[in-house]
Amino acid sequence: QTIVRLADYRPSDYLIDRVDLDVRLHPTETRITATLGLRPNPAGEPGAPLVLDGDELTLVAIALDGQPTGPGAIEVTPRSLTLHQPPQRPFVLEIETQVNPSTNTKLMGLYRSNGVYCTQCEADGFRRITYFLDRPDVMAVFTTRIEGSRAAAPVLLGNGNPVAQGEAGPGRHYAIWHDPHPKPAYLFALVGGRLGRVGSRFTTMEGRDVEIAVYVEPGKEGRADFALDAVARSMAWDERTFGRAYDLDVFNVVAVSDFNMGAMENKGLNIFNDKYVLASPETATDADYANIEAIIAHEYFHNWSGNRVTCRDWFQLCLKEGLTVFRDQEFSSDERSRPVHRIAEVRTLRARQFPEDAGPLAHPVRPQAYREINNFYTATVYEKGAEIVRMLRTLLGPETFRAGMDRYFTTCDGTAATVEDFLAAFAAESGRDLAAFSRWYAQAGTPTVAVSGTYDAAARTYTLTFRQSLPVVATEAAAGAAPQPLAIPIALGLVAPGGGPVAAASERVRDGVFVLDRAEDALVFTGLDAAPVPSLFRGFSAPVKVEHALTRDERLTLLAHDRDAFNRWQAAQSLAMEVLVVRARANAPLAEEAGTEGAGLAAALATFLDGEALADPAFAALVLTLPGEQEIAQAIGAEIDPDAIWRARQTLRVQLGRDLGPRLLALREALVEPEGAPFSPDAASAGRRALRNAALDLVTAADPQAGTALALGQVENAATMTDRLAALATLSLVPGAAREAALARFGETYRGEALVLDKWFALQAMIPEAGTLERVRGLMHHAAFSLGNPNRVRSLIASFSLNNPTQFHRPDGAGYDLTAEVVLALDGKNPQVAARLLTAFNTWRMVEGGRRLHAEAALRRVAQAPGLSPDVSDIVGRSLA
Ligand code: B3K
Ligand code: ZN
Repeated sequence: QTIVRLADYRPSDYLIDRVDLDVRLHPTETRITATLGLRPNPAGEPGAPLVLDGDELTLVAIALDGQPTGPGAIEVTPRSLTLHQPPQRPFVLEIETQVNPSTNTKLMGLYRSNGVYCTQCEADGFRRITYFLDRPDVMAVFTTRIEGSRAAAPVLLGNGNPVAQGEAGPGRHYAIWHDPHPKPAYLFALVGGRLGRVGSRFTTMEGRDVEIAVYVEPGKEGRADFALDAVARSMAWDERTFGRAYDLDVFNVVAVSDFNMGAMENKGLNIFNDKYVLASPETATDADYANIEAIIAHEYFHNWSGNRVTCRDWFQLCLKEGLTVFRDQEFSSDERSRPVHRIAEVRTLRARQFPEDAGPLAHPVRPQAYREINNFYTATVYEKGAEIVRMLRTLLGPETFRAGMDRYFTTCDGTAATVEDFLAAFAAESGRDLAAFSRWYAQAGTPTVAVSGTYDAAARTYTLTFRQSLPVVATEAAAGAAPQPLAIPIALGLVAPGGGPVAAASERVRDGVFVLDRAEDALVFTGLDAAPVPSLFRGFSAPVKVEHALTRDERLTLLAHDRDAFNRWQAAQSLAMEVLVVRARANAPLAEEAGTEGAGLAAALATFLDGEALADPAFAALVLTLPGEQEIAQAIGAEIDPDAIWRARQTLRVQLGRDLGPRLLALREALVEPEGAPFSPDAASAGRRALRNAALDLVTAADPQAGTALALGQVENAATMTDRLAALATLSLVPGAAREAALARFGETYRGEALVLDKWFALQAMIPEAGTLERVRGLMHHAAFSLGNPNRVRSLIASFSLNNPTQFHRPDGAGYDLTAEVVLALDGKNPQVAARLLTAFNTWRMVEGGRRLHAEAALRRVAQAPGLSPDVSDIVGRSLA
């Protein structure tokens, strides 16, 4: 397997300006004729052979400028087609290939999902349709003629605008689509199938009348309205917030049930995992609604950040992904609640990206080398990439940031750009030197910022000292060079000990932001009559770990009084984390209370709930939610015992449930939706449901019997899937006949609803009990389960391996074995999903010795299996390195 390096980038020797595709759909023998308008690239090497990429293609015919190619002129291997002496002037290659969409289990290229023909081309799937220069810096204008059976594929969709359609012989028809915007092949898409449609119109700020449509499985049209509305809201938001308008006459979204990831931003034809389109109150939770809205927005926003401006090469992936995640986060924050959304973002970052950055798969946001690019669609590229863009806005301020974005879009429109191009736009707009900042893209690992504060009563000054330290991370490209200081924006403020802001100044704090851009620095505030409580990294202004020895009272002050909601939540999290880490480290037994610290936390939360739980239930639910097991493991750092972590967390849950019980029950009553109230998925309604269910969960932890009765009632009578599933999740943690009966009933009720059964699979796979392994093995034989469907694998297997730490890390190694077994069984079918599952082993070096040996043995078994895909072999190789 060869390594691709950023340092080796060279422009393509040839360019393709025009692509005419003629695709004749057939279940097993689809024929594709590609007519490519090529020319030598002035920036390439004159006279070089033309090497087109290919993958699992059958070559039927080839012609050069209308003539058959002579003997020896071309050479075909399984992965390439080479034309040895291409003309050194514009020329036309006509290539006919044949593919089998029905046996395409990798779900890359052209495949069938429930009988629907669809495509996935990013990162390198177009080469599975025809031979091509399959790299993002080769951009062409595509015209696609799609022909298929009228009965099996009444709907035929392509990129761009529809230009013609008609009969194509007995029982067949065709449609022609033309996309005027030059694009790389990874943005190509087509769809053919029997699909239901919902549609609406949107008039852009430029006056363009756009037809929007969402296509779903026939009969599910009623579940597509929310997604349809989210498209229109996304269009309006991007105009309002970034001045970006849509640029075609149609925008289509198609939902399919077999999809390797969430969705794909193909130009004018987004293809979605149906999990992120279909929603009804009876089948989707509030979290589903929020995800649908966010992913619809994300893919739509790619139209500018990704499609109009694309990536020069795959090392620049964060250029589109980090930026687009930032944009969808901002959209959700504007449409919902900004602080609540920020907390959710940080929770995912800490649970997913921080561990990735601390483990064997760590890589810079812009990697310098890869073996398999599909393994780099990571939390680091996406989520840390988004944090970098957010920091840039914090550094420059919103106006300059917006001006920089405008400059970037204008100067790079229609090009395949780099991170340097992006930063140059902001440097030009702000006049700032972004060199130290740009290291965020190059250096892997989560930085730590250690802070200490001292008050000098005589001088009436308060001094904050900051020291940044960066982990040395050895990556594929570099053997762990000494990291250089980063520019870290620290949003901060001072709070008076009794609450209220402190009017103290430091000229180095501008608009509430101090920039730490050397290894160590100090900040002096003058004119203070008492020691303040510092509120640092407000809104989580940088993706770092903060070491800051605040006292318990200082944290309580912040929880009660800080004007930054994120830091109020953070104060509660830190208080809890201290208790949890101490207990887990001490391997403390399961208990009914977590000492005086536990009681102190409960008392503080009681005050908090009394004061304002009803004013912002969504926020209150987050304050009540303890740090997750993965996050606690990161805080401990080494020799992890997942059982000790679970016991620590459970003990604190029991104590909170007991100490807050009456309050939580009262809140549940106060938040009941009035009988017959219409359902709304909006953030306020969802917040009320979240707090009710968080209360149920804690009450049940403390009093399983009373909780079970409540939860059973809720499972039976719930008006929404959110409430039904939350109650079932609570029940799933209480072993016994009531749980088993409720699970069985739920499975029976929803046996025809694959997406609902996925929730049921996931919930059972996450039960933190020794019996779960056998339960999961049993469910793998359930009629609705299939290794061939990525959603099923993610629900049942990935939930177990990635979201059930005590059982994945069973001391006997059986959790590792199950995961390794499924990875190997899956690898032959769908390497991308197999490789993703294998990343569950990411933290294996951090667990205690006995488990570590089992984990390593399982990884070695995977490594030694014959015929591994490049995807899995890359992950296993790096995990063991
Ligand atoms: N760009 C796609 C991801 C493609 C993954 C390829 N293995 C979805 C997105 O980020 O919007
Ligand atoms: Zn994306």
